[in-house]
Amino acid sequence: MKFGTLFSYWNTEWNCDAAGYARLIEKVAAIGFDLLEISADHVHRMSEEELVRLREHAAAHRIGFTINSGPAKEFDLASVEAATRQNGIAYFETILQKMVVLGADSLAGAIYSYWPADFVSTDKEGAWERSIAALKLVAKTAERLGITISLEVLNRNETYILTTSAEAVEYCRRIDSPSMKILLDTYHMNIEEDDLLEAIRTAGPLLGHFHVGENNRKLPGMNNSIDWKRVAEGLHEIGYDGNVVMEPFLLAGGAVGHSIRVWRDLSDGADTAGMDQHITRSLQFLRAEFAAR
Ligand SMILES: [Mn+2]
Repeated sequence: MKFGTLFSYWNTEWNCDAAGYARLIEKVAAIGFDLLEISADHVHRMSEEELVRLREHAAAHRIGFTINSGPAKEFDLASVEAATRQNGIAYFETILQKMVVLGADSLAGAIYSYWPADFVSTDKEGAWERSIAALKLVAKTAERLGITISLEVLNRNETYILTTSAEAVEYCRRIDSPSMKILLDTYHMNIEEDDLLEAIRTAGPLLGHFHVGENNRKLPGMNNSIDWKRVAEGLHEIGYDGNVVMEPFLLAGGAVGHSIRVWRDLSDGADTAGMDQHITRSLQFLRAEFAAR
């Protein structure tokens, strides 16, 4: 398994430019990570030169990239508007092509619609039909470029489309592409699934990416609200050797705090050095918990 973190851990704004990512590559390498998960929207906006420079900088620090997407509503592949779906398909095709330049082969997130859902429409059957047809097209490009797309199973407050592992398996079966997999996230699973091990077992070989966080999105090991031993057992049982990426959100405020609904400090008042200590300890915890036995 390879271990990573989402880029936004140290900040309360989503914005991050190429220079910001270059500094984060150095930081996560020094902490001992294998991966940095970065924003698909930022990849979409970066120039070819910036992507090549980041690729070289990451390689020099032995850091790989995974790409995280919570698409804006204008790119909604489940939209009733054909023009919006078309816009979304073009958006993801550009991201996939830019990922090749960046040297990244894993795109993950709520690619099937937009995030977070505003629940203005909750026509689940229609959303499945429209987004599956759109994703069949995106999957062809992903197959050609050797990229895996992992569809994120979220909780009921963030989507109505995919909220359990079993639903995601059926959804993937209907897309029927070797490039299309599932992203499970312990934070969402903890809300929706009856049993974490059973949910991982259900995804089985379709598990393409794995997000980890405690019940309130604290770092793994910070409160052990998640049964990490049972999660590790599930991952070992299905022979998972893919990416394990933390999505920790400890800081209130800013656009990140608002999107994630962090209304109080969860960092114990940590400064930057304290935040580094928290995540270093969590990485050690995860490597130990998920080690082969
Ligand atoms: Mn997640």
